Amino acid sequence: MRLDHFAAEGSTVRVWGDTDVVLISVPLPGVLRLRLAPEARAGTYTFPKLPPKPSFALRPDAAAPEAVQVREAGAELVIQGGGLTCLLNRETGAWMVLDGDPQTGRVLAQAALWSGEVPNARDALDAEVFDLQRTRLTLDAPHGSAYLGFGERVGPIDKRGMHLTFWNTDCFPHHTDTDPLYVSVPFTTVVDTAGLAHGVFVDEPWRMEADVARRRPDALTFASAGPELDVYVLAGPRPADVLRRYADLTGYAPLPPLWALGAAQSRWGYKTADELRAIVAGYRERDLPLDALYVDIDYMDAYKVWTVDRHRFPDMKALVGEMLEQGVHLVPIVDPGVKAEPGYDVYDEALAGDHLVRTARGDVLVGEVWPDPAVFPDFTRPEVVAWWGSRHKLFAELGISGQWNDMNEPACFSLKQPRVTEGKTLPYDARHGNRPHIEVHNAYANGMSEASRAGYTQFSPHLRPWILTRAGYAGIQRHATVWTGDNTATWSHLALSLPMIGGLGLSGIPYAAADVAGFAGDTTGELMARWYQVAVGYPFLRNHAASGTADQEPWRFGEPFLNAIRTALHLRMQLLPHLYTLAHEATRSALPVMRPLVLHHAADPDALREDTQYLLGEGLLVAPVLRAAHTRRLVYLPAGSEWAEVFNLAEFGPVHAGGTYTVADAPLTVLPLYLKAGHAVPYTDAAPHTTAAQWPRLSWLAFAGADGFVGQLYEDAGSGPADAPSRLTRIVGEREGQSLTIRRESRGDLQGFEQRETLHLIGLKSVQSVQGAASHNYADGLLRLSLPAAWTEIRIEEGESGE
Ligand code: MIG
Repeated sequence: MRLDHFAAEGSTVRVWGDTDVVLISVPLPGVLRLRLAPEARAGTYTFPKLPPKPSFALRPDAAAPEAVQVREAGAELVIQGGGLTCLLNRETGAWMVLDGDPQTGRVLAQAALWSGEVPNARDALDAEVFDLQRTRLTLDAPHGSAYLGFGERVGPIDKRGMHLTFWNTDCFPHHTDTDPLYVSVPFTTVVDTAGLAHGVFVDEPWRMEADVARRRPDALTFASAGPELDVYVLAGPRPADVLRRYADLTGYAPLPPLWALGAAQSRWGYKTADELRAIVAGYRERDLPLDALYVDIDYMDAYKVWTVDRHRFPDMKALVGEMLEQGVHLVPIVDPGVKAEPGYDVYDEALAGDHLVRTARGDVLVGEVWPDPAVFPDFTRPEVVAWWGSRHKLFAELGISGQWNDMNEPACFSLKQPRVTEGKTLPYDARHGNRPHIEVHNAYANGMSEASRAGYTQFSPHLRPWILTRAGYAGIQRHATVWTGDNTATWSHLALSLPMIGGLGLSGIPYAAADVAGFAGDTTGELMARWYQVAVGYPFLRNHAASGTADQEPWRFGEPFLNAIRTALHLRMQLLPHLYTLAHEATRSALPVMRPLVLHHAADPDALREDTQYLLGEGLLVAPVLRAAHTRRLVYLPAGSEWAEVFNLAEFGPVHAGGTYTVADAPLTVLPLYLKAGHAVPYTDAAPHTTAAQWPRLSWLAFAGADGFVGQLYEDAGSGPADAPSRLTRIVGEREGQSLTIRRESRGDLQGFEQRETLHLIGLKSVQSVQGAASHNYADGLLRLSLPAAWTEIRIEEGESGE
C-alpha cells in the first residue's frame, strides 16, 4: 500500500495514495484516532476527501481535538499530538502508535496490515451475498499479553484465543460458549507481561469480527463488513487509565438512583397486580429487603407497547403509588416491536411519521415478536428517538422512573417478507433511512435507551431514571445499563457471571449484572443461596426467572436456604454506602462497581486472570463459593499488601500476606470477604428497603497499613437530579511515628451528619491513648471507636502500656 500524499488540515492529517486514505487526529490527550479507509477511491465520490462519519459511540459533548504536528522522516510520516506519536510508513501503510516521542516512547499498538476490497457493485443491491469481511486490520499481539473487554462475552476475563463476532443476538438461553451475545463493544484493554496497558477501540457498528490471537497466535485481527475501520489507540499505563480515556471519548454512565441498587424481584409470569402485592408481602413478612419489582410483558394489552391491560392491572397509577409507599419501585419492561394494527395509536403515529425500518425494496418491514405482526421503530434516526422519548410520558405520569428495555438487538422471531438473516433479527439489507441494517444493527439499542433516558428526564425531572437494556453498542453506558440476558440456573453460569460482568465493566459499562439464580431452567436452594452471595457485590441485584420455570422467590426452598439468602440480602443492604460510593465513583472514573482484580493488580500475573473473585473498590475483595456442595474454596490475595478476613462483614479474622493463596471456610451462610491494608470501607445496618443515601447509622471497617488508610463515602438524596445537594467524605488515617491521626474531610453542600458512627480498626500493635472519640475499646488487636457527631479528628497513640 503506497500513500504518496499528505496534508495537515486543521487538527487532522490526511494521508492518501491512489486508492487508500487515512485520517489521523488526536481527539483527546493520550488518544490517537486513525480513520482507515482502504479502497476509498472506489466507494467515495469525494476521494481523497472522506464524508463525515457520525458515531453512535462518541459522547456528543466532546472537547476540541488536540493540535497535531506532522513531518517526514524517510519513508515514514511522524505525527505527534496529545503526548502520542504515530509513525506511518508511506510505502507499506504499516503504522505504530507510541506513548511519548519516537525515540523513547513505549510502543502501544502496531499494525503491519490494513486492507480492503473494492466493493462489488452487487453488494449494495444484494445483501445475501454481502461480503462480511470487506476491511481488515491486523495488529501485533505480543506473546503473553492479555486482551480484556470486547463487551459482553462468555469465557475467561482474558479473551486471548477467542474468535469474537460483533452482531447483537437474542439467544435463549445462552451457554458458556455462545458467541455473539446481546452487546457489542469493539474495545479492548491490552495488558502486557509487565502489567502495562493500552486500549484499542474500533468504532464501527457494522457487523465485525475480531480474532484474538486464535488463528494466528501473534495477531489481533479486526474484520468489518463496512468500508472503513475507525481505530482509536488509547494510552495507559494502567488499565484504569485506559478505561478513563475510553469514557472521556464515549461518555460516563450517569449515577443510578439508590433504590436500583437494592434487592429486586422479577419473573416472567407475574400476571396481575394482586400477584405483585403477594410477592411484596412475601418479602416483608420474612424480613427480606426489597426495593424493586420488575414487571414483565404480561402487564401489556396484547403485547402492545405503551398500553396496560385493564383487567389484570385495573389501576396502574394507584398500584405504583401503593408500592412506593412500601418502598418498592415498579420497573416495567418495554419492547421495541410495535404491533401493526391500524387504530393503535403508536402504530398509526409511527407510520404517519415515517419512523419505521423498511425493507430493501422500500416497504415497511413487518416481522413477528410478541406482538404479531410487528414493525420496528428506526432508533438510528434522531427524530425517531425524539418521538419514542415522548411516548415515555405515559409511564412518567404513572409515577414510574425505572424501565427495562428488552428485545432491542432487535429480536424478531420471523419476517413477513422473508430474507436471509443472521440470528433472529432483521435482514442485513433492511433500511434505516439510507443505511443498511448490517451497518447499524449493533447500535439499535443505543437510540432506544437514549430515548428512555431523555423521556424520563423530560417528564419526571425530579426523579433519577434507571434504564436497563439487554442490547447495546459502545457508548450505551451513557443511556442505560446492561443485564446479561437469558442465563441459566446452573453452577457454570454462576461462575460465568463474574468474568461476564467484569468484562462489561472493562468495556465502559460499570453497572451491569446477571439474573440471580438463573433465568432459564429450575434452580435449587443451594444454587440460590450461593448466587445471592455472589451477587452481594453485583452492581444491581435482581432475581429473575423465565416463564414456566420453578418459582424462585427467596423463600421457595425453605431452610436452611432462606436464612442464607436473608443473610446475603442483609449484607447487600449493609454494604450500600460502599456500593453507592463506588457507583458515584464510576461516574467520574469509569471504574466499575464490581472490579476484576486486574484493574488494581495488572502486574500481578496471578491476579490478572483471576475471575472467580472480584474487588469492590480497591480495598474489599470478594471470594464467593461457586461450586455445588463446596464449603471451602481457594482464594488468591494479590501481592503488595496484607489482607484481613472480614467474612460477612462481621468480626475481623486472621490477616494474610499478599501474593499468597489461602483457603476460605465458607459454610452455606458465609461470604468470604477480605479487607486490604490501607483501606476503610463504610457500611450500615440492614433495612427493609432504601431511603436516602444518607446513613443514620454508619460504621467503618478499617485496616491501618504502614501508611495508614483511606476510605470514602458519597451521600445525597439517593434520587433526583445529579446536581442536588451531595457530600463526598474522605476519612484518612495518617501515621507519624507512634501516632495515627484520623481526619474526616467532607466536601459538598449536603447538611446533617450520621447520628451514630463507629470505626472498627485493625493494624495497630497496641493502643496507649485515644483522643477525639466518644468512647473506645481495644482488645485482641481490634480498636473500636464510637465517634461523636460531626467529628473531624481522632488521634491515637500506639505504645506499650495499653489502658
Ligand atoms: O422472548 O419478556 O431476556 O428477561 O423475561 C423472551 C420475556 C422475551 C427476554 C428477556 C427476559 C424476559 C423475556 N424476554
